[in-house]
Amino acid sequence: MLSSALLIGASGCKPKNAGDATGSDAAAKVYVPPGKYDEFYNFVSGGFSGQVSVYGVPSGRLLRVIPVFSVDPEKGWGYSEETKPMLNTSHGSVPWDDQHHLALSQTDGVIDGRWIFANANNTPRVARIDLTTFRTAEILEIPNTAGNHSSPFITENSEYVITGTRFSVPMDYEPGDVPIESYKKNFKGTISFVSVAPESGEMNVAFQLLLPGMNFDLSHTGKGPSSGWFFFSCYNSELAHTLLEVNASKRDKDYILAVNWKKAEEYFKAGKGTKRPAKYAHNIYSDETHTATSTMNNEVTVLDVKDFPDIVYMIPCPKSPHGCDVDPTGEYIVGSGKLAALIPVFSFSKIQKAIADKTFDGDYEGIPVIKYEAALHGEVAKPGLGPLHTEFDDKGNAYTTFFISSEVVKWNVKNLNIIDRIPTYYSPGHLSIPGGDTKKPYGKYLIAYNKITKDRYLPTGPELSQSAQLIDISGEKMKLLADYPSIGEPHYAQSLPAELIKDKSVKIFKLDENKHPYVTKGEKESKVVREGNKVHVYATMIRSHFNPDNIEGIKEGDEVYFHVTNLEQDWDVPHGFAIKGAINAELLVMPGETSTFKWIAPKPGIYPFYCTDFCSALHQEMSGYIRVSAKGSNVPIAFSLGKNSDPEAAAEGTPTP
Ligand code: K7E
Ligand code: CUA
Repeated sequence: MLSSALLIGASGCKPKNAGDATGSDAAAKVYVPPGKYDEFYNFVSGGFSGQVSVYGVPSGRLLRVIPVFSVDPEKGWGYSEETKPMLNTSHGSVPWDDQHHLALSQTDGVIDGRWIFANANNTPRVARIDLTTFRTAEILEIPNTAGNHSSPFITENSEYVITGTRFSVPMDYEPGDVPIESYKKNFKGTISFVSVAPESGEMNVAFQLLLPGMNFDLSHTGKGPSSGWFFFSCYNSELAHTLLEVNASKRDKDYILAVNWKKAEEYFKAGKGTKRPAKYAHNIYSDETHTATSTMNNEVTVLDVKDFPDIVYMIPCPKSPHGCDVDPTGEYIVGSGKLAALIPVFSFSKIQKAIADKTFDGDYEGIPVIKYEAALHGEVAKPGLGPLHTEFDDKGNAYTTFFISSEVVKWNVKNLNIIDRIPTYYSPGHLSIPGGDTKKPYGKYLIAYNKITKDRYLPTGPELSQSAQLIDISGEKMKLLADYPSIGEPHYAQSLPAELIKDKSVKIFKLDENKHPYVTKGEKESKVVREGNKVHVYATMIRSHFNPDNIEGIKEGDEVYFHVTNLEQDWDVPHGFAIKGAINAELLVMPGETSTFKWIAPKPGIYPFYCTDFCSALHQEMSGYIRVSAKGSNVPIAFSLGKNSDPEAAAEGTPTP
């Protein structure tokens, strides 16, 4: 039980120095004066919040929370009829997930600013967020997977987003009702290659590799000399199915799996894979119709690595590796064993030589195991306790987080000497350097994502916010600049220079290009149409009224669809829509966009509705009334704006027939 004692000991192992000796120099480095922009966009995973947040760096200012896998009542995500299909899965609508890793799209190994990909760890999915709209454009479910943790990691030209299963499970096309004790026989691991269309970015599961039932943890693409390869950390090579904290920590070494994905792709393209039945949802949001569609796929191509012996190789890696990171040159692969007292660094050229010379140490479940020494470039000795993740700067240095000893350690990738260490507060998971896992790191800042913040912020009850710590890495010594709280549980983050995308941001959706089937392009076109017990309200919003704002003739039990179009063509003028008592969230409708609010008309009465976003001086006036009558009533459908505005006439009201 030594291992778990070590792991829980995390917060007990506090760095000595209080970490507040930052000084005015640090303040100046993070100060972004009012009206000025940050240097980097920093995209941060939300963990159990299921969303992605966007911060400015170096200020640490929160710029936006992007709804991805979890419903978001603030933005109507998952509540409007148009966005509901985005959360569809083979299990039905899933309103939440656990979002760990992010991958910015790349061209030639460099961040290109088109999309950012996000994984869902619980119900296996990958999302693509469009960086012109900062919205989730697509969500693809991954079949034959459980716990999509080793995901999404991207190839150098965004050919594939790669995902690996955390839990090995029986394949979807085989019987699942098997004894858990039959793990070794029936449980399998998979790695999936999700293709990304070059122009549209549309994702598809191209093929999957079928592997022994290990747990895949993290991965990274090869680059430069290691182009065409992918590296995964694996734990539980013991193939345990119970008390993993003990049973999956027995062996001295687990593995890094080296995958020749170009070879695998060749086999796939030559039609060598087996088509297997599967069921997985593919959800796409259209900026033209402002509507998502969900399609259920029913087949996936699987390549069993047993039949293709030259695709995968195992490299022994000490003690339950977590991070698996490739340096900017593509020659060095760093494995971080959670329980290891050293950091092994592998050399790609040595791995290639070992494969050519067959310097193997037997096999693991049929996969050749390369001799540890034959693959090893060297070990970083006594680096700290509990290494988790490593990223790189532009000067040949690596930075590793240590969960147990609460620090970031800087070391030289070539000579493996430790250069500097800095305490973090406390127990960092990932760290992130802008471009730090690509060919081109912007080696100026490092952000550590800390799991525990005891005593760092004002107490807020039993749960404390997790924390980001900004560290200056421009000099030889690291320097702590700032702490700021984060949303959910950030695992990983990626950043890009603001210059790359800031001028491409969409400001409005063009109204004349709106292809929503229920769009209302001008106030004159507003109408209310009854079709049996369904009522469609074609409504518009513009500062500061709805058209119509008086609606009558709705009957209890009617299915009412409010299709509201925001007629504004001006940046930053959304309008909201909410109805008293509605069991729905508000809608927040962007300029030029149409959204639909579904409402089952409740008991007879008057129901006010209003705009929720303070859009003008007369925002409070932006409101209306809906009259609901009894089921058998003969009140006709009526709708208006500004009718009977004369108070005296209005007092009489429209007579009820
Ligand atoms: Cu938290 Cu990448 Cu899911 Cu490490 S992972 S910390
Ligand atoms: Cu529209 Cu407030």
